[in-house]
Amino acid sequence: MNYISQSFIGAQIFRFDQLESTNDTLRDLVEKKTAHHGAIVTAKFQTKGRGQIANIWESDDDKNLLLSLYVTPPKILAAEQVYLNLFACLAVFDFVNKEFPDRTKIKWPNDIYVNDKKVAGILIENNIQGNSVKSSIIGIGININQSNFSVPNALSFHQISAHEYNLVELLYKLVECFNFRLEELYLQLQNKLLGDYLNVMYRKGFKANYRANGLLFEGEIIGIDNIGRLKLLVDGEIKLFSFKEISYE
Ligand code: BT5
Repeated sequence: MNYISQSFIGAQIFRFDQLESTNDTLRDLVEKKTAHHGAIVTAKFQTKGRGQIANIWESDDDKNLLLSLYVTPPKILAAEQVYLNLFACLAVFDFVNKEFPDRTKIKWPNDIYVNDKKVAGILIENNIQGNSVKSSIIGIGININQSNFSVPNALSFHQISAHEYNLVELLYKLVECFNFRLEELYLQLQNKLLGDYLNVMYRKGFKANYRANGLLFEGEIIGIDNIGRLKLLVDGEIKLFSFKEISYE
């Protein structure tokens, strides 16, 4: 028998009208020992919503899902932290794909695309101690009811379907998707997570244009390696790229 006791994501939900960034507020609550594994911080508006490095996350007030969740996964080595990325991407993918089946993809490393545009972004901040991941704060922005963006590549559920969505209902559906994938993470179904990710990877298996070191070239995505680098076939040779080393053209 394989019994795993775990507390579920969503056991604590802290709601805010406004804050700087849900990732930062969640970190404060964790430091104060108020938030525990599975806690969620969600907000209607962020004054300093962010993406990777210095990127800004755009979101009008009370239009979209903006949240962070705190997980303390067992037995994840620092060298295997890519699985947290796969876990988070697949949970958000499952959620978006239920609404828009067959046209939802994961754009490496952690964007969710529908119809070639970005519907959701994920910002993962791991706390690594020694050689293992002690905890992770996973920030998620999903465009839901917003009808105009200043970012040209952004797309919302509303822009796709013309529906107005109930954000509270959607939050609970997203939490269900996270709990489903959390079980796979806890059971260490790493090949399953990797296989599912590869199956839905944006632009995988066909030739397209990319840019690296200022050079434009044609390549074909064939997967990711065991630390999450993008694997591209370029002129018959496999090349590996880290985030920020390559852009999609
Ligand atoms: C991401 O970064 O895509 C991660 C975004 C995570 C946002 C959530 S919201 C809740 C939590 N709290 C935070 O403070 N952050 C997280 P990155 O891959 O760096 O992409 C950022 C880029 O996406 C920006 O530079 C813009 O080009 C574009 N962008 C900004 N807002 C967008 C939006 N609403 N939809 C689509 N693209 C957007």
